[in-house]
Amino acid sequence: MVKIPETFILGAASSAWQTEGWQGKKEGQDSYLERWYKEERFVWHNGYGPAVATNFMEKFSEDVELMQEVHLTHYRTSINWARFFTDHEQLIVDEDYAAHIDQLIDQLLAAGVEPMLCLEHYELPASLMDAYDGWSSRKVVDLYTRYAEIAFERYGDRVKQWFTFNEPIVIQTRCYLDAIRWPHEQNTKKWMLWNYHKVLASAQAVAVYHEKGYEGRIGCVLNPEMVYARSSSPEDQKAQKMYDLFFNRIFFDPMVKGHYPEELITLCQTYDIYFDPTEEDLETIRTHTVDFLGVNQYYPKRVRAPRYQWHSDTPFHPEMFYETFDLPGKQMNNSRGWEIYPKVMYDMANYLKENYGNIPWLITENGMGRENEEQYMDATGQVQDDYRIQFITEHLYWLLKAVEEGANCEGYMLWAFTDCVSPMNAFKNRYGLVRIELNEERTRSLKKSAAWYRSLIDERWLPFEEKPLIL
Ligand code: BGP
Repeated sequence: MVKIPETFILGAASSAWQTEGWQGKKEGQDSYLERWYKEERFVWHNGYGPAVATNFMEKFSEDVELMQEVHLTHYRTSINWARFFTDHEQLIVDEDYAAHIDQLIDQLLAAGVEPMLCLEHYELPASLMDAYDGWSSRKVVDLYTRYAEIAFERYGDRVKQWFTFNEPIVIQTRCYLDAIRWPHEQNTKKWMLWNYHKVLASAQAVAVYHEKGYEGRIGCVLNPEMVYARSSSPEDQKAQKMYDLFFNRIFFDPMVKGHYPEELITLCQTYDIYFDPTEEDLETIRTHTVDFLGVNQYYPKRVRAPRYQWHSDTPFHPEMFYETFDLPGKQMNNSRGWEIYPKVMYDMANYLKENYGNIPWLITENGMGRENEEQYMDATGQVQDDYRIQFITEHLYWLLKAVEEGANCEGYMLWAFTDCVSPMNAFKNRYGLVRIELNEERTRSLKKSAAWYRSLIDERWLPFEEKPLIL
């Protein structure tokens, strides 16, 4: 048994677009995700997607009741930027949607659940992609900042923990770096510009939050990958450092330290992907660093030195400096294709302690998506998700060990509270403590893990035995 400190948060998360559904959605309120769904529905598993999602718009009160039943104390979701306005440039608030957020916050608070809100979980308005090519434009940085200001004004009295973005690196990496998602435009320079503009937008939102003197704190949810080199050779070690630089430090450094790593700037200049910031904007980034961090952590990343020379016709990609290493014998979540390596929690905690001054942070996402969960239903129809219980247990074990050794990690938020829609995988892999049936009612039912999670919250002991090796 491992003791869970009294103040350690055990919560759960989700996002607006992955739960809400289009009930009440108005003309012109598509987000980037919805545009993609409409353009390429065939890539979404069985055609499911954001259209109905979990029908949270209509069923949120039921979910809040279930949270109460699970004794949940913290819940993170996002405000849907695309739905929050009827005009994203004139910033005309959609009062119907804004009232929904009000009700959600009030019901959560009444149920003893602290709401944590994220301003963008991929819900960039599609109208701003049409007008300005999204984050390619400095103008969108300012429109986002105004949006943040309005959101703080409306909800800052009750919401005390804010996040500027969820995983700000993801969309442009899939769309413009790897070009595996609509609109399939490979453009590494644009990738870097989007990265930079989101860093700047986050700093501007932090500035507004601080300047207005709200009682609370603001940070960003990042998805750093704990990178492991294949070997101790200097070549593999360099591959590890380069991956870390291009995918982790690229957000960590400016957001926590207030400046970009010199090496990154030089490489951007060398490979013609430099984003040419103004001195004034760099000063904003320098001055307005985050109060705390959210860290989404699911799997490790393993790399080795590249074995082949970069093709001269292929545009620059950080992969020039590394190759993904496939560790023989690794444990897998085959439904998702992600390696399971619970020690990432401990290693990430130490990474933050060593490199970022032990800034306060929490795990904002970790969890296990499993395909065909109905096969684990017992005679009463309850999902017996022992694999999820084991997954959480092992990850929490390593996290709590780091906390005991001085990591500044304040909690663990499970992804997700209910099953929800994944980009492309839709409802293929189920993540929730609460099952969602794909019937018209989107019926909810508690899985075995829900009662187990409640017992962790109540008793504050993690049942964990190191398994002896059976030879
Ligand atoms: C994170 C995202 C979540 C969620 C989760 C699970 O990266 O912040 O939105 O989707 O991953 O991954 P997936 O849904 O792709 O299985």
